[in-house]
This record gives sequence, structure tokens and C-alpha cells, in this order.
Amino acid sequence: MDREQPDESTSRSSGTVDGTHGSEPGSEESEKRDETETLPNGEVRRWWKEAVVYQIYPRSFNDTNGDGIGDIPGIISKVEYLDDLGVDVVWLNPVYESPNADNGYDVSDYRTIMDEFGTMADWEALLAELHSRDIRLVMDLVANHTSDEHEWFQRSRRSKDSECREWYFWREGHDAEAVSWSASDGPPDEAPPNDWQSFFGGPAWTYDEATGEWYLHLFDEKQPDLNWETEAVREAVFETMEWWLEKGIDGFRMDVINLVSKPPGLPSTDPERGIDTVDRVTQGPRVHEYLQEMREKVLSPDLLTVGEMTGWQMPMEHARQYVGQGPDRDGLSMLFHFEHMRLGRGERLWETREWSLTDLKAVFDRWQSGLADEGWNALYFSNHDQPRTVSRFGDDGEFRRESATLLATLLHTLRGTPYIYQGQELGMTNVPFESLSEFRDVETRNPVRRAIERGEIESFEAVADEIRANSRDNARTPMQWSDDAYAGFTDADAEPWIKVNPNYEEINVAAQREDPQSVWHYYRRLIALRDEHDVMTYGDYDPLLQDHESVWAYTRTLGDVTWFVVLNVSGTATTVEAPIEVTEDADPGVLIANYPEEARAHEELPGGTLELRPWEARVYDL
Ligand code: TEU
Ligand code: CA
Repeated sequence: MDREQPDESTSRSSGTVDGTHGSEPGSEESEKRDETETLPNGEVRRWWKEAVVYQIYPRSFNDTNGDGIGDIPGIISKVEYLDDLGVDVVWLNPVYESPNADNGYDVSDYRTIMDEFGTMADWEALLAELHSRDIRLVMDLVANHTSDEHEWFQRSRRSKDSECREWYFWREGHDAEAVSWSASDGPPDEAPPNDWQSFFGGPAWTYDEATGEWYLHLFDEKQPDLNWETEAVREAVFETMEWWLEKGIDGFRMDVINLVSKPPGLPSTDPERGIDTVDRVTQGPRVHEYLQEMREKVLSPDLLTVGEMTGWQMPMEHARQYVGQGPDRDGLSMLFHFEHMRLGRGERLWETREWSLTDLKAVFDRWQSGLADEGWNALYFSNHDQPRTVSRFGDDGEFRRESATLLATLLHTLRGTPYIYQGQELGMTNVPFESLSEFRDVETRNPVRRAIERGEIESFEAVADEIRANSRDNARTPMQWSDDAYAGFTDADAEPWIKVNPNYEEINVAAQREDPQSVWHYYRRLIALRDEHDVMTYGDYDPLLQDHESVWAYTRTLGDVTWFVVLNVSGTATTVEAPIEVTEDADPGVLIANYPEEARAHEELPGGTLELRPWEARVYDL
């Protein structure tokens, strides 16, 4: 097996690993020792493999000054909550200065905290508070693009001879007659430099009157793409990373990091060969080179680094290159792929397609086996860009509790690092948005408006159901703390920046902490279980019943320990022959299950038939 080499040397180390529990967050030790233990199956122990990550979208987490916008003091006051839940790491969405065209993903200064969220002193207090409870902090690195209000872009756009001109992609347009694509916002007879489409709809180019050229933006026009081919750009990004690492953070989540290398000549799409903009811009020719440079100059294997890799299906050779730890690999800890997020989606926001459980299992099996002997998985079912987990993959009606806990079981028992998005631990659901004006997201508002303008749809109502099912705003409504006004997110007299899900009176933290059968308590038990059992983190994954249409079953094995996980991913009771052999003297016990009467499950296992209730989840130690 070609597992991670524990002895690679790197230029930077933020601490030492003590071999059992990982290094302490914020540890001051400067020695470069890297005493990593290797487990029976060849797996190298790392704190970030054992961790459970909790993602915080600060704008929607907790507001302390009554302006209706979540803030850093609000997070500080909930660190105790995170500690009670048992999570090990917080990933904080961007908190940097930003004009908020895309809620902080348009950064205008990487070293300043956004006023709405607080001050650098608040941020430092947050880091100290988290570290004092052994919770680590991972910051969002948004380096594929900046805000158009960033000083770099301001300088770049000033003139064609600006010394920063090459920091972004500036190109001349085409004679509109000579090409097949067009744009509405440039000079009347001019078309953009190529036919690329922005991820948020419309052309990926904006015309600049002052210099008569176009600049590239794969996202909003207020998010110009940085040109990583310019060495000074990479240096500036690496310096920014170093600056935050010196403040004592524990890693980075890297926004759309697989877009940073653009193909030479910026060729248009090729519909005849099935090549669209996404194919053109993902996994560009120099992406691995840039990441290796970053690894060498800035990173260490003791940091949690997770690359967000947008796009369609990623070839596994690329995945292994990104997260492999060998000397010629990129060395990221893990990556977020989009394969399960694409199920049921078409190319447009409101396009929906049929999908089945076997499709979902196939995605996970591909990634579990693809990274079995090299690399590591990040496990997630939602984030700030996706609808709510239970609404998308479970049943947010009758079996909300059961399906939310089943999905939690899956998340924590696959091989990889689980990510919990705020509110997922309550089984928070999608939101019944009533009109386009209730949405805040640029990715929802712009494409719908554009489609109406172009006469592709008559009105919002024509696509309302699909938008409601898919909009990123489902994840962005305020965290539901209690049944007080505005779910306890903000003072009763302040209107939150986005509406509160009306189901907060039923689904909220206060109610679930009172109820031992709640989704919240179940998450807490799973996290605690993961702390106790190495097999849950490091065990090999072996799928069972792969073609079964409603049951998901697998084993995890480490040394002589084998766990058997069986999940009925449906609202109908089902019976299945136990797909495992249990020896005579074995005493298989249920470690965790999401229906209360665990004893029954225990008795029926050996060699027998499993009767599974709707959305029932059980984990056995064989
Ligand atoms: O998201 C990248 C990305 O690919 C998204 O556009 C995603 O495809 C879409 O939201 C799914 O509906 C990252 C950030 O997570 C997102 O919040 C930002 O808007 C985007 O990058 C630009 O920075
Ligand atoms: Ca506030």
C-alpha cells in the first residue's frame, strides 16, 4: 500500500503531533518533529482525520448588537455550545472586509475584519476562546478572485500600463459580427474575449470603459479573477496565508481552488465536443504546480487544508494528486468534490432531474475506494451553498428526526472527516420562500432576473418550486436557537438580514437540548463515539448490497475490529438478509441506533434477517 509517508519534511510546522491525540491547538512548540503513528492498516494518524468540523456562516449564526446581522461576538458567546456538542474544529466562512456582493466571497482586504462582523480584536478573542476549549479554527481563503474594490484590482484597472495590469485577466473584445457570442453591456459592436459563462449566469466578462478592455470574472462582475500566472500574485496570496498562520490559525478552506489555473489562450467552449466553461476552467494545466508551490512555501501536514473543487465529475487521478501526501503530490488534507451535489441537478438553477439511492451510493463508493490507499475524504451533505441536508437527502416531513439522524450516522461512519453545517445538528430544513424579493443570494436573484428579461421564463412563479428546492438561501436563514422572536438569533426589534424559517418554534436548539431523542443529542452521541473508536475514523470501508435500492450497508475494519453499518434510506419498512457472517462466539452489539429500542436489534443480528423501520440506522460492533 502506498499510504501517506509520515516522515516528509516541510518548510513550516505549526506544532508537533504527539502521536495519540494530535498537537494541541495553538501549541507554541516550534520543533519540527513529526511523530505520526501508523495504524494496522497503514493509515497515518492525523488530528484532522479524527476531527469533526463545524461550519459557521457568521452572517446567520448569532447577532449580538441588534443590527440583524450575525457577528463575531455572537460566535464567541456560542463557543460553549460548540464545546457541548463536541466538535473539534470550526471552519469560518469569510469575515474579511467586503462590499458583500457575494456575502464575503468578494474580499476587498484580506487582513481586515468586516465592520459588520466586528474588529480584529474580536476575532483574536474568538481564536483564544476556541483554543481554550481545544477547538481549532480554519479560515476561508478566497484567492481565485478578489472584490473589484480590492486595491489590487483598483490599481490594475487604472491603465493598460499599470504594474498590476497582469494581476487580473484583461483582454480586448472581438468584432461582434465575427464571433458567435455576444454581451449586452459592452460597446454595441463588440463581443467579449470568449464565450465563457459566469457561474452566476451571464457572460464571464465585463467591459471597462476607462481602458476599453474586458476583465474576466467566473463569478459575479464584482469578483474579478486573479491571474495566478503572475508570480507576484502567488507571492501575495502566500504572504496573506502566512500572515494568518502566524496569528495561530489551524488551517484553510480554499475557495474554488481548482479554478486558479486558466488554460493558455483562454479558448472558448466547444459544445460539439461537450466542453463547456466549467470543463475549460477546472483542473487547469498549472493547478498542481501552484498547489505544490503553496505546499512548499506555506503549508505543513499538521494543518487542516481543504480545497473546494467545483465542477462536474473529477477524474480520480486529479483527486489523488490534490490530496496525496507523497513528495510529488499537492498535499492538501482533503477536498470537497461536488459529485453528490450534482445529483438531481441540471445545468441551470431550476433544472431538476430524477436520481436514486444507488446513484448516491455509487458516488460515495467511487470516492471511498478512489482514496482508499492514498488521500483522505471530506464528508459533507450541505454547506452555505446548498439546500438543507434533511430536505435534500432525507424527509423533512413525517420522518424528519429519523432521516436527519440516519444521515448523521452516514456522515460519521464513512471514512473521512465529517463536516456539520450550522443547524444540521438540529435537522433544520429548507425554507418556504414566497417571492423572489425574499431571496438575498446573487446566485438566485441574478439568473432568475436574467431569464425573465430574456423571456426564457415568464415570472418567478414559473420556477418557484425548483428555486425553493435548490437556492443557497435555504442554508442561510438564521440559526434557530429558541422559540423566541426571530428564533433567538437577534433582538426582537431588529429585522434579520434574511427571513427566519417559520418552523423555528418547533425546530430549535433549546427544545432539542431538552429532548434526549432529538437530532441534536444524536449528533452529540455520534461525535463522542468517534472520539472513542479508531475504527470509526481509520477503518477500511467495504460496501455491501451495492445494488439494493433502499438499504445502504457497509463494514469498517481496523485490525480485529469490524463495525457493520446498516441504513434503511427510505420511508418504508424493509427486510433484508444480514449481508455478513457472524461467528458463533461473537457477540454483536449495537453501538448506536436511531430508534430507541436497541435490544431488539441486538438479538436478531447473527446470521439473521434485519427488519428495518423507516429511515432506521444501526451500527453494530461484530
Ligand atoms: O462556491 C463555488 C461554487 O462552485 C458555487 O458557485 C457553487 O457551485 C454553487 O454555489 C452551488 O449552487 C464558492 C463559495 O462557497 C460560494 O459561496 C461563492 O459564491 C463562490 O465560491 C465564489 O467565491
Ligand atoms: Ca450584528
